[in-house]
Amino acid sequence: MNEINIPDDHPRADSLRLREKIVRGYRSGAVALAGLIAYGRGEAFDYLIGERTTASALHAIDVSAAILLRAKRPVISVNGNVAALVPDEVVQLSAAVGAAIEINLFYRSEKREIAIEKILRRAGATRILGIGGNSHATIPELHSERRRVDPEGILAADVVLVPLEDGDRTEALVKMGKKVVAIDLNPLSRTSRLATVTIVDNIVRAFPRLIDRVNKMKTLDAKILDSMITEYDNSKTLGDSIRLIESYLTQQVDASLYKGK
Ligand code: PTJ
Repeated sequence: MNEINIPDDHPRADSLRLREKIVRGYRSGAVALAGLIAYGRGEAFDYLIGERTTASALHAIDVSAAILLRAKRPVISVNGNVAALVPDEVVQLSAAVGAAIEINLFYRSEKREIAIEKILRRAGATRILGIGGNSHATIPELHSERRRVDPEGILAADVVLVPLEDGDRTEALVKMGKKVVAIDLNPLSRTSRLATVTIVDNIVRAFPRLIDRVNKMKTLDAKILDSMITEYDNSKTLGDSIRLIESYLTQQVDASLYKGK
């Protein structure tokens, strides 16, 4: 099936392997065609942050871990790209914080639901919400297919983790009084600006770190977790992310490669 061999010594081997994962996800029916475009946009922003987890993202990850640990009914929302890139991590995080896993798609089709369910089950998920007729509740004021949610999952959740998302649903969920934790490489996106906490990082780096922080912070006093949450200012963190892009780009211009040109 057109699998390509990526040599280990290729300077962009890791990046090419991730691309292959998304392409394979598309071929398996899990990833939407538009998911490939969304992934490309993410790659571009990843370049701008230096393809690393920045200090401001690390802070947002800690606050997200606190929110997830303090949640009563957390839900991880899974779309095609998330299933293709981090299925094992979705299952691990779900176990670590007792979160439900719900499939929620912009380009919803039964075929895609089945393909994503298969990937998640292979990764060890035993209970998956949002499949078939189960998504019969709706998010008010939302007109896309994303409005269809599981009454046992996103509808009843107090915290929703939305890795890689489009902004409308985040806005609607926040209006419903839910806390939204977003992971989005684009600090300028509507999702980033409207979420309670935005982790500006690639989901392939953010998920393992989030799982690690949740496991380490589990023993912290609830009061400490609560003060981390109340002291957090998402607009400040996003501003920091944008300034980090600015200083990273300045460093690149100052590097010898571009000097005098
Ligand atoms: O599977 P579906 O049907 O629910 O559709 C999913 C897509 C991704 C197609 C849909 O949600 C969509 O069109 O999303 P957008 O509006 O393109 O937004 C995707 C956002 O995720 C953009 O801001 C990208 O920069 C960002 N992004 C892309 N890849 C990654 C990412 N953020 C973190 N990690 C990534 N790997």
